[in-house]
Amino acid sequence: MKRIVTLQDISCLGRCSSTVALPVISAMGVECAVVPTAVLSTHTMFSGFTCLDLSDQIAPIAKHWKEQGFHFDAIYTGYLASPAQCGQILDFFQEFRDSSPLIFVDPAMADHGKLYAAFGPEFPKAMAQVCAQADIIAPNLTEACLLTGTAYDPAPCPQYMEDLLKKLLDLGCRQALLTGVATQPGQVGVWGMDQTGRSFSHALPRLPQSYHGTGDLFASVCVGGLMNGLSLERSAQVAAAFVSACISATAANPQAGWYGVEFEGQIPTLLSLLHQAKEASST
Ligand code: PXL
Repeated sequence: MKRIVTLQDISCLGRCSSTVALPVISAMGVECAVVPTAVLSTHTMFSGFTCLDLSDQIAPIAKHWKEQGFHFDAIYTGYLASPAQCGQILDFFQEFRDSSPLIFVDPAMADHGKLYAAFGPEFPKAMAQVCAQADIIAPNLTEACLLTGTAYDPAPCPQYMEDLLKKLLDLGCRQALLTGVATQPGQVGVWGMDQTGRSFSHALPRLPQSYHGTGDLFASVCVGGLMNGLSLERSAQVAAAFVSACISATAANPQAGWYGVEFEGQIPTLLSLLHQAKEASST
């Protein structure tokens, strides 16, 4: 069985980061080890959240794992708590990069044109250094702009997105996947590009609702898809279809909380999407 490690926070309640990555990646048949980088009572969209930074645990965990001879098929990072913690993540990459064929970075730090409340203006620069070491990065439009120093355009034209993808690749990663974008009105999707300039895009109808944590869900499914032998393009298609199903299911439930999507009931859908994608790849 493939084994990955994800490094991101635990928001005890909130359906994001590790509490999304663990169930989703496990359901996709991949062992998911965790390095919790911080423990928060909720994600940072609640007021009054508590936060214990666990940066000082990253190096000792890595040291113990090295002594035990563990290796990972992928390293997947999400929300990181501070610029200093980004530095510790780079050290972790250094320790495990030889034995980890894939580094996937979701630079979870911003949305809708704004940095998350917990970050200062210096944070995107530190996250750009993490992205520089990645094989694949998956920022949304806001994050891509902050990483590359580009003015945010909420309704980007294709040329703007192509330029943005090139700037993301200039950071040093092998492939960049821009999420939450589309070239057609009424759609939303992804646009990916690699260092050779080869690109793909995939879009679905844009749903009127928007929920927290969908980026984490998207990234987790992409990592799970890649570990199941799918290409990045097919993994992104599965992830987009699954996120869309989760948003629809949440919107259909008047009792649903505002803070995250009800992905749990859609796990069977995820598995059938994965199965179909694997069948399609093998023909
Ligand atoms: O969904 C990204 C995320 C992860 N972790 C924490 C967050 C957020 C977004 O706000 O606050 C703690």
